[in-house]
Parts: sequence; C-alpha cells; structure tokens
Amino acid sequence: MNFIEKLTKATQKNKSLLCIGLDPDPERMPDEVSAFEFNQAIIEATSDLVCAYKLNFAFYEVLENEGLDALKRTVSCIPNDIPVIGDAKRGDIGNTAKAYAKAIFTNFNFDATTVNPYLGFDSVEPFIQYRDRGVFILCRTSNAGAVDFQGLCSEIEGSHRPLFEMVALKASQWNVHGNIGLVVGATYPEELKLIRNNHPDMPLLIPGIGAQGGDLALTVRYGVDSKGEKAIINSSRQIIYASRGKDFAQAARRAAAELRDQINYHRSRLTS
Ligand code: OMP
Repeated sequence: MNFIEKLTKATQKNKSLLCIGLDPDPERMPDEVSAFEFNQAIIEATSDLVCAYKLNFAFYEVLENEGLDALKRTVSCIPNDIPVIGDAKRGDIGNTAKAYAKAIFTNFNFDATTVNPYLGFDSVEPFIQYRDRGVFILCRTSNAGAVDFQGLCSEIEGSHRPLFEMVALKASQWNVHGNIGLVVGATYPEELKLIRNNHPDMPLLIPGIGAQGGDLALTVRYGVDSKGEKAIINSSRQIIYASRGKDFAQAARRAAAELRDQINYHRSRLTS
C-alpha cells in the first residue's frame, strides 16, 4: 500500500483529518517521563482518532542519542495502518539528498516526509524515487517570515505571481509518481484556498491549528479536496500538552477528540 492509500484508509476508518504532531519537549512534558514513554502513552490514547502522526526531527535531535532512539521506537509503536510523517524539512544537493531520503524512508521507516524545495528538482528527486512514500514540499509555511521569500513576485507562464504559487506549480509538474503533496499553513487561509483551487487532487499538510492560531473553519473549507479528504490538519502543542499531570495522555485524547469532531462538523457543513 502506498502513502496516499494508507492515508485515505486511515482517514476513512477513523473518520478523521487530524494529524497529531509528536514534538516532545522536556520543558513541557510531565516530569520523569521520557520522550518515548510520552509518545507511546499519547499514541495508545489517540490512535483511533487520527489520520496520521507527524514527528518533527528537531525535538528528537536536540535530545541526542536518547532522542534518536525515541524517534525510531516511536515510529515502530504506531499502529501499521496509521501513516507517519517524518518532518525533517530536508533540502540539499542530490548526492546528499539521496542519503537523507534513505535515512528517513529506510532507516527510520517513515511513510512520508517534508522537503524544502529551495535547491530545486535534483534536491527533491531522491525523495520522490521512493514511490510508495509521500513527499510534502514546503509551499506556504505558517510562520510570519513566510512572506519574506514565498511572497516574492515570480513570472509564471507570462503572468506575475508569488513564488509559493510557482513552487506549487513545479511540484505538480514533478509529480510523475503521484506521491507529492504540499505544506500550506492554516494561518494563511486565502493562500490555502488558492493552492487548493489550482491543485484539486494534491494532498495538503496543513500545520498551524491550535498554538499558532489558524482558523479551523476556513482551513477545512479551503483545505479539503472535492471528497472532503486529502487535508492533513496538524496540531502539536495544543494536543500533546493539554495537561502536564499524570493524566496527560487522557487529556491529549480529549483535546484530540474535540478537534477531530470540530473538523468533522466543518466538513459536514460543506456537503449539507
Ligand atoms: P504546533 O504549532 O505546536 O501545532 O506545531 C506545528 C508543527 O508543524 C511543528 O512541528 C512545526 O515545525 C510544523 N510546521 C509548522 O508549524 N509550519 C509550517 O509551515 C510547516 C510545518 C511542518 O512542515 O510541519
């Protein structure tokens, strides 16, 4: 089964577009719980509520050996039918990108990853060669500084459009194996609408709900495809740090269930 099939199955089985971001931060986690134990408890409490999990490499790399061990063990303890995204935002020359892709897809066994397209096609190609894995290209990121470069004017087929639209166009041209998606932040709903209109079938990874204040109703309305799917709506801190007490996993479950249900409420309004 390839990434898109796995994502669609998990979306339908769990009736969910919610992706929980497993970004363990010892400053916010309960005391005396390791990163792996933290993740394991949250996964056990939430795996029937999500369409995917996303692990951001930064939170593991900063913990050195223990973190890399936690990264690997976390991937293996996620049920096989839930896709796992390794959020590494890699971007480098082809030879190096090949090693990054092998590490992410073979050593760590992620179903999908995030890629920074700044270096162009040869930096992305080694990732898309893994045809059964998903590759999410950063398009319109959720942060304030997204405007610095992504908003710069570029020329597309004779008309002047912002660079992030060019990135999306190139990504769709590169998508010969059907395994490319785009990252578009929930904090830029108009841009999300534009990208979805121009690329009706692409899976979109949409971070920025919760701690970053993205608008959920607009995210759902503009982010989903014509079937109400292919939007992976990520929230990390709002869910995993719902409580710092012993009940942290159950609190994460409540926060996840609430967000999944809100997403489904907005989805139901699109079809009614
Ligand atoms: P919260 O703000 O805690 O929900 O976490 C958001 C997660 O999504 C973090 O792991 C970010 O690194 C990641 N992210 C963004 O916040 N904005 C982006 O534009 C892209 C990503 C990402 O690629 O996942």
